[in-house]
Amino acid sequence: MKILVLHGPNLNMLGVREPEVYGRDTLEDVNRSLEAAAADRGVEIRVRQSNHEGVLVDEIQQALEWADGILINPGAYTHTSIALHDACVAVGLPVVEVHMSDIHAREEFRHHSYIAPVAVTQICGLGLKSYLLGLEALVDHIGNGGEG
Ligand code: CA2
Repeated sequence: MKILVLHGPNLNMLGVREPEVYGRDTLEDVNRSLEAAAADRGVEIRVRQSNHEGVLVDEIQQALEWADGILINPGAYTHTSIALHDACVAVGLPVVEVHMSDIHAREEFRHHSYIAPVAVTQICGLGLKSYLLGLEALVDHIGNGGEG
């Protein structure tokens, strides 16, 4: 099983600023933990981060060539991007949306997600654990042939 892990804008800053919101784990910490969790399950992951919406769209489209699913933290594009929504629909791969912070307990403009309606599930507010639970949910979903 192969999974694309996609990090959106500013997530390269994790652990560097705003630790009270996003915790102290760096993006490298997140990626290392995901690599270990994926290896435990015999899953191959490819990790990408971009600050550019079009690059994220390209990554989602290219995933159709090789991936079985997408684990995505779309960052602020969660709340703005019809393009990312459309890309997810276009490829038809299972998508799990994750967030470090609890977007529903923050500013009103973070409450809406354009990705959630096209995602298997959304996991937020658990920091690094959001990613790990998201990976588990995605792997189980794919392993169950798209059920659950
Ligand atoms: O909680 C999340 O994972 C978010 O996707 C993070 C995005 C935010 O726009 C979403 O509403 C929720 C922002 C990522 C910015 O990350 C930073 C990390 C450290 C310092 C500054 C920004």
